[in-house]
Amino acid sequence: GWDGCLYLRPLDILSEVVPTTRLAHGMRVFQVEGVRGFQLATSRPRALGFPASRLFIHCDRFPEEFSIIVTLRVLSVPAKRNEYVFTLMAEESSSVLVGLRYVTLGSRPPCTKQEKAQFWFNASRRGLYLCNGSTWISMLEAKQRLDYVEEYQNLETNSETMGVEVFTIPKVGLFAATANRYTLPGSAIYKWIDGKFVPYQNIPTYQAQSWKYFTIGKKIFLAVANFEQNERGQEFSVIYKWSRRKEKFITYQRITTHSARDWEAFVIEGETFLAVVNHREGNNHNIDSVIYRWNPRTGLFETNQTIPTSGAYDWEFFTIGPYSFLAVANTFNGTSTKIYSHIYIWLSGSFQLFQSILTFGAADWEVFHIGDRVFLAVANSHSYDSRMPAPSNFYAINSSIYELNITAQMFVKFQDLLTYSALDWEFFSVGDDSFLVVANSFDGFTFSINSIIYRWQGYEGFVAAHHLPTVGCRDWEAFHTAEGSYLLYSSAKEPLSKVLKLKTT
Ligand SMILES: [Ca+2]
Ligand SMILES: [Ca+2]
Ligand SMILES: [Ca+2]
Repeated sequence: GWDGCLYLRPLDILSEVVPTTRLAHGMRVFQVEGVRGFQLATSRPRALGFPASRLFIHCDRFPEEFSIIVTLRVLSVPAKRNEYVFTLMAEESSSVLVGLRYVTLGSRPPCTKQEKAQFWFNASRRGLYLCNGSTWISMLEAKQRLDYVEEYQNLETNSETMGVEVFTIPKVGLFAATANRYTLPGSAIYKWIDGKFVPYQNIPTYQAQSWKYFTIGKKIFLAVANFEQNERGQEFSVIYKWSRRKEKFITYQRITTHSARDWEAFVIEGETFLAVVNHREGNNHNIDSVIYRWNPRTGLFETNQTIPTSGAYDWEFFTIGPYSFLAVANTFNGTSTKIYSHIYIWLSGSFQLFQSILTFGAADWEVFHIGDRVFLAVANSHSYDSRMPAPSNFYAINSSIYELNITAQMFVKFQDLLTYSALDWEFFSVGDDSFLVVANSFDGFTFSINSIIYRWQGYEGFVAAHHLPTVGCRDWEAFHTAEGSYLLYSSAKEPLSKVLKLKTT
């Protein structure tokens, strides 16, 4: 009958397996702190089944939308990976049509065609996931709140580390690339295995400053910014390509650079671009930085546009609606760090100046969105001007957050935050909350200072929430796995980076 399908009522599935007279084999009444429940033995799981036709009396169609409410007491004994709380099986067959799987801890179970339409309850994140045949789709995830930050992994690095880049290679895994100081053993790539970063590949680099991961179609690339010349006096940065066969990154293209600090990769109108910041050539800081365009015919990056920069440190690409922007952080023009950093807008085939903002040894731009608001944060590293009397402290200065004013079509100052030779901002969110973490590197006396997580508090702006002891903090990266959210920070002063875990409630 079809009419009965319009009036589906809640069903007590458990009562179907509990006869009124006596309990079935493998089942007993259990009482904990005044709450009574059934304990089911796993030795004879099928014994507690019943025909689904007993549920679908007035309607023989399986509903398109349904919910299953399970009240489960978690025992300390970990459940087996292939254990289900509840399954709907095809008749006279062992194939699972709908399954509710219970996982206590550990990594996310596989999701292939075999697990399709099965649920997975992740107890540690209080999340329910549905397998669509290839990936787990979040069904209901409890909104998380950042409670505190915990030291999670001490990552001993090859040498002092400048930038770090965390990225995921589809079907391979999560990786982190560190830009290390010394040429040998080089800069390292780590793979996330069993909840830890473990060494995966070393690549010789020349005072590497940063890594950038990007893809073009199915091709996977990783570009390094080399700050120094090689042994033969040649100066270049390198784009590496992921070899699926070797499962390693291999050299793909060398590009002549001048004390390169940073790469940025982006796509405009279907074309891939790669921009390098050239910091200085010899003692001259006023040189061109270069934007390269991917030529699909040759499979190489070719110069597309040069932009004059002054001791440039960072490129940041972002889009607002249909418009593409590229911001450069200028550090030093040879006499002063109090100089303009520029934001460019893509108009008719090239980047043109959009807005200039006075910065103080700017080392990083970070763009982020909160709701429909767009912000741009600058990390100011030091305030120095050879023509002016020295300030009491070159490093304890404000870094600023700007907000896009749609009407004025420009970024306007939103908030100043006192920082200590700030080198990086990283934006991240936990549940509905937004955060910014700053890399404070030096206060004029010591490199051992606190870096700070600021929490977005609306009208109050960003408010300091967590103080994290760091040493020569250079770069922050936020990343997420099925087990939770993490921050990775690199130290430019000691061969030790750290993974911190965001503990949530
Ligand atoms: Ca950048
Ligand atoms: Ca940043
Ligand atoms: Ca960063």
